[in-house]
Amino acid sequence: MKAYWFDNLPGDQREPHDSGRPVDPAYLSSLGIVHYELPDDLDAVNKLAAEREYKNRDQIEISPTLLPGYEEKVKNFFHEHLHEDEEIRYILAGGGYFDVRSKDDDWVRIRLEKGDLMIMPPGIYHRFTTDSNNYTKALRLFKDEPKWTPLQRGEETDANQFRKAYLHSRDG
Ligand code: KMT
Ligand code: NI
Repeated sequence: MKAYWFDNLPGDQREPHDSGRPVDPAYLSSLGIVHYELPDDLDAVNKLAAEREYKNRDQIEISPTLLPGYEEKVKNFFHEHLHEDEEIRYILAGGGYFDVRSKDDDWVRIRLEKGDLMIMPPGIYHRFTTDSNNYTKALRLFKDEPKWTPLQRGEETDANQFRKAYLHSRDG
């Protein structure tokens, strides 16, 4: 895992867009982001899932050949949104980028690779993209039913109770 400020320059979303300014782990945790580097076998993942009561999971393989409608889906993953649940992702192979909004509403880019497990809190604005290798294999974990309805950012999500609760816990 590596986190840095997104450069906001034009160009393909799958390029690194690294401004050269790192973001430290303490700042990520102040945004409510939890990250673990877990070994190759799934034992550690299963243990964490049991502790945090993630009862369901599925696996997604994102690549031009394996995911029908790849280009369109990758564009959709990159639309800024929030969820009313945690978003929990464990990277099994390949890599990708999650961008999350900072306290000042800038983008922090988080590069994830094999073995990275990241938990984003409900209500955080974020987006995802594959990298220029166009390959991400990930485990998606869920507390209950697989439910990952993205709510696109707008006036309605700004007023969403999960958004408000998130800001309250982030900013006190
Ligand atoms: C999301 O919510 O954008 C995704 O689940 C992307 C695929 S998981 C690496
Ligand atoms: Ni999401």
